[in-house]
Amino acid sequence: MGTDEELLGRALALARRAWGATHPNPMVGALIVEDGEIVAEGWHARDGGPHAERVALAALGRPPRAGATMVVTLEPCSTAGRTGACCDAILRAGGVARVVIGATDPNPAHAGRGVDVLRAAGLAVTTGVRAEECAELNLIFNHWITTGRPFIAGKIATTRDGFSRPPQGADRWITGAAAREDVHYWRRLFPAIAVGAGTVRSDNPALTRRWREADGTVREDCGWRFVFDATLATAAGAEANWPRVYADAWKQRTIVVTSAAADASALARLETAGVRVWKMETTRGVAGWAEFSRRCAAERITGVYLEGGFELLADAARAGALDYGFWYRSPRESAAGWGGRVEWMFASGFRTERHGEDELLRGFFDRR
Ligand code: AOF
Ligand code: ZN
Repeated sequence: MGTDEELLGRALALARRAWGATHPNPMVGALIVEDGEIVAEGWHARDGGPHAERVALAALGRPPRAGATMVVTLEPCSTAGRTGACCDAILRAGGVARVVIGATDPNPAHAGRGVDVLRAAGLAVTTGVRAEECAELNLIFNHWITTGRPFIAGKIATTRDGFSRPPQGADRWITGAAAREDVHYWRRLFPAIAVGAGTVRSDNPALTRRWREADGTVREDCGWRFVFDATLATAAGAEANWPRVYADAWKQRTIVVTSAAADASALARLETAGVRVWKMETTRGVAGWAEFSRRCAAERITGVYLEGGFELLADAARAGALDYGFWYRSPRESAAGWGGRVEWMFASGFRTERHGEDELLRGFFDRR
């Protein structure tokens, strides 16, 4: 039962079950409809695993009935990657007479070809259903597969008039609980989170992802954690006083991005402790960000969420290193003593969302 739009809505919900878990692959959801009824569902759960269409076909456990419809958020792949072409799987299963597709696969190896293959085989293909939502689902994949570079996003929370740094001694939270929960939702999407040395020293953040499942259980896990620290000041002291990202159960997930000015003894001690260090020609300015981007690409880290502080974000913005921005604006006004003024200009087509009292502006930056 349901229109193509409604069915795609269900497929999107299935795809999102693997939120943040499929990198470098996209999230994809699929379902099979017979006589107006959903008879099987599937989603792509992790990189290297079976694609959504195959999961749905396997869940059905028998050939689809003649005249069946396959609904999928992303154009089925047309040539075999590691897992075999989904177009072949659909055609070989038989029965499917119609395919409803959300977004075109931006992967140059597929883009548009899947549609051609299915049509050439005589199937009716409807494209572009909820295409914008289906494409938006894979912001990171879309960027990575077309540029070969990580998708670098910055996040900042400010007062209504754009100030991000409260005066000394003031409450450090600018935005409310709903906005903070949204930050965790986006943290979960990205393979990596990055912060500057100042944030590590002042906040001693965990930089893990914490979320509540539909059944109420609270979960926590950890992706890559980058600390940008040109001198390794964050590791200069005794290990007993190190910030938790160098000492907790996930310390192997921390990578410190440093420069030629790194303190040699701190570097050696970090590596001994199992914390990775990327010593770069510079951590700052255009050259540094390009090198950072290359190293991420070499390790297939396809997206980085820059959480702060203001200095790190300002530096990335100046270098033109930010692809995308998340700007949370609280309704409160700044007063004397506030600093870190942000004036982000998004490319057209940015979004505005409400999270409790706060507003989120998010979108792409114009690339020079
Ligand atoms: C689909 N359905 O569920 C996914 C697709 O190495 P492989 O075999 O996993 O192929 C990866 C490529 O397949 C990926 O770059 C993207 O173009 C497409 N992903 N396609 O039809 C899916 N995950
Ligand atoms: Zn596929």
